[in-house]
Amino acid sequence: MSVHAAVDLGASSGRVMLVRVAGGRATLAEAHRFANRPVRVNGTLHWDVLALYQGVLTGLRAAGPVDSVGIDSWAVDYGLLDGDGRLIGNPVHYRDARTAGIMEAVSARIGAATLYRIGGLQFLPFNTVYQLLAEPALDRAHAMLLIPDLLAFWLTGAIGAEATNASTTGLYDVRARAWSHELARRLDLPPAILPPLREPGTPAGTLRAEVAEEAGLPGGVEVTAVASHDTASAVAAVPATGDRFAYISSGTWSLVGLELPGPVLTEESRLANFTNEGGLDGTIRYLRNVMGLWILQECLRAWGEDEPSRLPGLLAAAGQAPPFAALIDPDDPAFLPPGDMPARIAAYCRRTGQRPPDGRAATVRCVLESLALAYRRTLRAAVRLSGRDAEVVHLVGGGARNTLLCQMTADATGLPVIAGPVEAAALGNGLVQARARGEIDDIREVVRRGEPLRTFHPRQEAAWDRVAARLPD
Ligand code: LFR
Repeated sequence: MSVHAAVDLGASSGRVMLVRVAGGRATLAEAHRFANRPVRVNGTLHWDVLALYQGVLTGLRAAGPVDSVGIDSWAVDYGLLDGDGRLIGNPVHYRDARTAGIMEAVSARIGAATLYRIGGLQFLPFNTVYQLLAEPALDRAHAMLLIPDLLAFWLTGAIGAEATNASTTGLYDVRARAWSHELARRLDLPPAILPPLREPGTPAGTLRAEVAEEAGLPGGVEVTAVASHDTASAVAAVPATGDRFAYISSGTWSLVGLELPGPVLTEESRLANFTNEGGLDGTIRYLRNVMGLWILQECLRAWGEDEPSRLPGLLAAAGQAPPFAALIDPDDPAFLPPGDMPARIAAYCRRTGQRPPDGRAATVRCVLESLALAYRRTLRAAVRLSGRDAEVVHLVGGGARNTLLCQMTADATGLPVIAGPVEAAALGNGLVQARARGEIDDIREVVRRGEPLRTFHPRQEAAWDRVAARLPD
């Protein structure tokens, strides 16, 4: 039997989960959950990284004795350390506007095809490389640490860059599975700030004595490098058998794609803007970022309905609203920054000659149907571009709770949808730790054995086919 603390940081909350493993089964319990509230200061949107660190310490204290600790979070964002290991400035939120225009400038300078050949990364304006180019303090920086690596540094004093998250930076060579120092040099970024890479499942250090004391733990507890990109941890915990499956990691973002043995770096793949991010055990997460439940979350915030208890009522009403009354492209850049999402949805509809959704239930329906249609487009493109077929869709993460979205996904994709686990990232995090200690062999088998899953079968496929045929590919 072993017990692991899985620190899982999401865009709106962080949690420390206890993952207990015994007899090839895992159970999950929440030790501590805390808000993650971005702060706008002087016009720049920041993460409150010290509050996150405090949340981690409080969570470890609440967790009690553990065999190891692992940390995962969203990707791309980082802190810079000076020569004395001090944080330079406060990490900036990827939804901040500071990178406006940089991606286009870099593509013009280096060539989008060259960038894709090296990194295989989806072109998103917030990729780390573009943020670094907007960074005022780079000349003082000795190390660039992605958020989980920064927290691990504060816990252990050891510096490193976990590989799955490094693969989201745009400075990582996806075939060589190493930093691309050459690309950094060509962009006048100092290669020395890129720390040594570490693979998931290897040690990231041990808790410093004073940290252990603060967290109420014995000194010397290991921090294990897990698949520290939350999406990589979530995909590791997809309860699939075989390789003919697709996944949707559905939370603030929806990450829609396939697990492959190697990257797809073709011109078609670049033009379709698919990413080749690193997964556990050298796999490739071939996927696209779809804007996800963020749009719904921002609607709820605008309406003052962001209490979790309000959602079931709204979803029930959305289930009764007329189908396909209005549709948006969730990936429209207008939906990326925080703001008045209902107004942006209405503006999008007017711009595209549609009548804006009439009221909250209709708006929710519009968002969910549009997401399900985006899932369909993305999955079909992933299959076409990779040559790998999918017979089933695993929908994991918070979206797996949303019955309406799960059913719409089955209807839109024409494939059975297996929903769960909801806490896939935390589970993948904890189970990588358990595997590193020799407690288990096959992570997915452990998830299949332990987690309640729901299956949704496609219905009304013809109606969805008709709507999809009207939309661009
Ligand atoms: C999901 C996620 C996505 C990444 C986005 C921004 O939480 O990690 O994979 O593209 O957040 O970092």
